Amino acid sequence: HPPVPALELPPTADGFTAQFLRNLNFDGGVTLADASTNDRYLALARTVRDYLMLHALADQQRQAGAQAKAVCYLSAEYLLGNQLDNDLLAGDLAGVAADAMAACGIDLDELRRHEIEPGLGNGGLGRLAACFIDSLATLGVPSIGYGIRYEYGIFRQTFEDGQQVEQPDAWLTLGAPWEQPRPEAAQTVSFGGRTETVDDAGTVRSRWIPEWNVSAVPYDYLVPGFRNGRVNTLRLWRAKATDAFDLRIFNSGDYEQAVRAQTFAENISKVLYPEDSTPQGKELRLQQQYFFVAASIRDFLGRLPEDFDLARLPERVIFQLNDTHPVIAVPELMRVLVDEHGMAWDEAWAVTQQCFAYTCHTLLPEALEVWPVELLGRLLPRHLEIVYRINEEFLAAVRARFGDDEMRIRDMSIIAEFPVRAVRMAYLATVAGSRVNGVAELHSQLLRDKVLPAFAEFFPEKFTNVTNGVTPRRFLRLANPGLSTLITDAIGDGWVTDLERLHELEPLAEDAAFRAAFAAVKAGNKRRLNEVLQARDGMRVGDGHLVDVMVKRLHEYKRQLLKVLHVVSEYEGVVSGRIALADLQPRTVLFGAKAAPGYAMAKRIIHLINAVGSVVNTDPRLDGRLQVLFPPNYNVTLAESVIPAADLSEQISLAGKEASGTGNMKFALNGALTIGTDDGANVEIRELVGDANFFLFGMTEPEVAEIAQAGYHPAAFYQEDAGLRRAIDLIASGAFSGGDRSVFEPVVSNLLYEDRFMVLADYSAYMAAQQRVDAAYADQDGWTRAAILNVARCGFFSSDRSIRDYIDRIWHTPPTT
Ligand code: 26V
Repeated sequence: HPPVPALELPPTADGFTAQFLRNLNFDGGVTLADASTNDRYLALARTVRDYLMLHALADQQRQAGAQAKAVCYLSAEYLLGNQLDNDLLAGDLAGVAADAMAACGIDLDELRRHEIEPGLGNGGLGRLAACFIDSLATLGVPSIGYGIRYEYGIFRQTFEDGQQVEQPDAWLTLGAPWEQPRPEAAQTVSFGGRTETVDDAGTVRSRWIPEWNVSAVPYDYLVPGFRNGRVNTLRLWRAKATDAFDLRIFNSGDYEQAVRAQTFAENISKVLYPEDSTPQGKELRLQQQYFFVAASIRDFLGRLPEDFDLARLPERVIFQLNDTHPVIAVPELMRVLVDEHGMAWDEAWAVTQQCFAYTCHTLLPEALEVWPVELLGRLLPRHLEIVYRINEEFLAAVRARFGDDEMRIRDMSIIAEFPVRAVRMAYLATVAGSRVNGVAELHSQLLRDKVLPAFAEFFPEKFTNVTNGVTPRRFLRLANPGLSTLITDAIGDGWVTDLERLHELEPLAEDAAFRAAFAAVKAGNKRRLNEVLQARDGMRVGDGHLVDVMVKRLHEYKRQLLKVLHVVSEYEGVVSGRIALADLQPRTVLFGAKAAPGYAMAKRIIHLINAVGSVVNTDPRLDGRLQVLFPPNYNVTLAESVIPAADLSEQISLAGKEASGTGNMKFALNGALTIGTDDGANVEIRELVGDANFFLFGMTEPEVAEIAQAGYHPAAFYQEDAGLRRAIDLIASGAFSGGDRSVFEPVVSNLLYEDRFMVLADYSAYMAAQQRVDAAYADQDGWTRAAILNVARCGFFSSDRSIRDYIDRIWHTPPTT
């Protein structure tokens, strides 16, 4: 009989308090009187985790012995955001926690503010993974998230003289109360060495003689479903030196060498690569990728019964590849099946093909990962052999269907020959997986037509779409308590797990009292944002201002420069007298963006935004009616304050470049109107909310393709548009750089002579759309009506719906009870 748990369910304030004090005393080693904020935070977090653990244990009991098929989500990134509020909400613990803290004389909000978010991702892809594990748990899908426990997450951004400076994100230093190390479940992961062939009773087999290995230690995070008693696991791997490590590499038992070797091993999970979209082909990154997928596959196989017939593996698991980062899992599973379990190649290939599916998250050709054969052969020689064989058989099948069309063969080969011989990971994933999906309708179409057309022709049945989504728990229920209460008062609280019910709000757009209440919530959210910005950065949004927000990674294709040109044009208009100050709609333009540390142009654009801000914000001729705020270090936590306060959401990428976007969904769900191009999921947002409630502008993807084909000449737009010319000339004149014309010269000349993402071509359409915004905002009541309709019609963008689509179209893993 199991021991009676010390904690009782349902939780009570007394029980919670007692457990909190136990954690404070015995885990933290302090009395309540002596406890620091950090001590109290850690004890609170532990207590919350203890309650979730009760659910997790019960859940494990229920699921034990069940033979359900599981999803293993393989992702190099999870951009989790704060855990405390999320777990209080999911476990329905907020009330007792508040009472318990009050009983102890502790300010719960202070502990909330003390949390440091785990920033184990770069942007959209990592945040999507975090939303998906939330939805998987809420829907009750058997699943495990696998990833890397980076010791340093995405860098902390600071500005010095307006320029980005990166600081290390030492998120673990004050303790990590949400995680549980499981050293007994460590896996060994090998690297390097060579292969040799052996004669195995007449069949020639290859086997791998690795040269060195590291230990992968799992750290588990509880992933609670929303009040359903389900608790899934996010298992993140940390690299540790093995005892035997290095003795062979570094040829002596020399102590210093051995210690250095330890550092070498532990480097593998040291830091998240902060580049998104321009893979650098770094050896350490390939080590990270193989490290986590090899450990994860072994871990999952270890959960199957001892005598399990691996031919039936597809009945038990689907490995979802979050972009190409985990694609080395394909040859790894082949190696495990063939080399370690003696399965015949053809059978192993049939199993492998059913066990993987691949999600592509980009359209930029430079973002598609390729690994030089030289590097792969050095680090993972057996895997390279396996990839060659997969390619050989695949190309034989292509020849069988299309004949010896060498152009086509070169086009479709998993191995590129130029500029160096290299493995194209997206091709490998497409050949190996049972399904390939894009992340919005337009993206999936372009994937078929432009990125992988030869593969779509060869495997038409593999290609599908799953439009992204966001979790309504974090991004509506938690981030926007005012709106949540308003919605729940109107239609009940079922929307939290059934977001399409927001449709029931539609008639209320015509209800004046509801509109007034909705507008009051938005005003309250702006005040709340001001408290956060004031404390964090000494900034504030102007009273009565339209809050115009562009938050996302800094990338030329996303076109922060287009937004800057709008601001500069408005500024120039007032200063030159062409726009009367009284006619200027008061606006605060808020940017948030990190640039990859090696991306020089992105960093110059950050500098330009800050420079424009410091001139515009202080020029008395503008009288504060136009403000540019750029709080540093935009992250999930700041997003949760910014998004609910926004009036206008900037989604202005060049059509055909943004795969989906997910920020766009969060804004619309929180009642911001979108100004956007016909790109990514903007297309679907506009279809759902209606043209009258969306500010569409700019070229369509086919128009972009056409002018690219004909030869794009940005300078022609500069010549023909006087407003554009004045804005660019003002930047070029040094007006934002203390008269120094050289500072932003590279930005200006890039716009005039290259402008890869056609900022100048869309400038006039964007300016016209912003005029429509100003006119619409002048009618506050009409604006609020449109905002309500955005909320009411965006239930489709719940990540719960995305997960259901994955289940129906790709995984075939029904929820269990
Ligand atoms: C790529 C790389 C390349 C190597 C260095 C490290 C690294 C890290 C991340 C990435 C992924 C970039 C792709 C990405 O984040 N795509 C975004 O995915 C979102 C979720 O599907 C989608 O909403 C965005 O439109 C898309 O840009």
